[in-house]
Amino acid sequence: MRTTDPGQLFEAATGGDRAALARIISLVERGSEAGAELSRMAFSHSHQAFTVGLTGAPGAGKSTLTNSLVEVMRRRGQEAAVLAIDPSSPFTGGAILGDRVRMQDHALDPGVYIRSMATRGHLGGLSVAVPETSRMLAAMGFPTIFIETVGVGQVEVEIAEEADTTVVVVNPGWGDAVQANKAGLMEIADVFVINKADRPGVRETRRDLESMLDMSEPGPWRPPILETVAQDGKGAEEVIEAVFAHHAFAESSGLAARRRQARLAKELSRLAQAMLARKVESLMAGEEFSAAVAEMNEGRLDPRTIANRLIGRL
Ligand SMILES: Nc1nc2c(ncn2[C@@H]2O[C@H](COP(=O)(O)OP(=O)(O)OP(=O)(O)O)[C@@H](O)[C@H]2O)c(=O)[nH]1
Ligand SMILES: [Mg+2]
Repeated sequence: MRTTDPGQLFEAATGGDRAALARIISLVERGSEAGAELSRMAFSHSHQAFTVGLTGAPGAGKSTLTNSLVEVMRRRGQEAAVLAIDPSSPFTGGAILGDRVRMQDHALDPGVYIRSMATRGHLGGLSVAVPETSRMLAAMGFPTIFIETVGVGQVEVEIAEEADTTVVVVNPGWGDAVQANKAGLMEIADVFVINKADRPGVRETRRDLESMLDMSEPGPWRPPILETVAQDGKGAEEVIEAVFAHHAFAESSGLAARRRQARLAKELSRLAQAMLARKVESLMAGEEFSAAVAEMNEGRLDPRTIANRLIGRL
């Protein structure tokens, strides 16, 4: 399918054409006009997907774990999509051979869609591109979407936080849980996973996590702490169980609905701010702007008066 017509692309992708879906996501990712139109189409679809954020320090095993979670989903006859936000992720094909071989298994599986994401000039950046892409995958019928982000940096942490259920991945060893806490991952976790449980220090890490949970405000949901050896798929079943248990809790307690609403509000605010910033930039490139600067320079008008006048015109 070589068309660039958004309507035709959308139709092809909903019919199962993966090349069309890949094109669509590239358009959305780039924030192009066609991408915006496609996002509107996806929004008007009523399909909703369950989004699972996975975050943690670089190299914690997020991709390997996601890989084994997808395997569990497939064994259960469920379809799943993966969005890997980290550019260094094995999903991009740039890394470890073992992961690539494993992902090739999934690559032949029509029930799995894996995509790495980077945003090049998208209006509002990742924080708008990710929800738009998630909705696209939901519109294509994927009931569950795993979103992997490195738990470093505010935007990445926010993206993980805005999933329906957030899994924080830590490793055994002294201080790892404390590091996660410092990175702001403690508050956003719905489920903790101690991955690389084949290594020493699991008990200490669990104790650290437990004591940090004890110190935090007790809520109706206490995040469970699970152990995995992601490479061997060990513990992956239990992680899926915990993730869906949290999902059920969130749906029945009203938490899911509250999160969805907060997420939409944030997305709208970011998008509006980005649009406004873009307009201001184009104003600043205009003649009127340079004339205004000249007026300020001569002391005839102050910046506030001029800014008000310019903004008023937007
Ligand atoms: N020993 C051991 N190694 C593991 C386990 N899970 C993953 N690894 C290894 O840890 C390394 C990093 O795994 P990734 O899955 O790429 O980690 P990641 O968190 O996705 O990394 P980034 O996306 O780069 O932040 C790889 O060499 C994996 O093979 C595990 O349970 N035990
Ligand atoms: Mg990764």
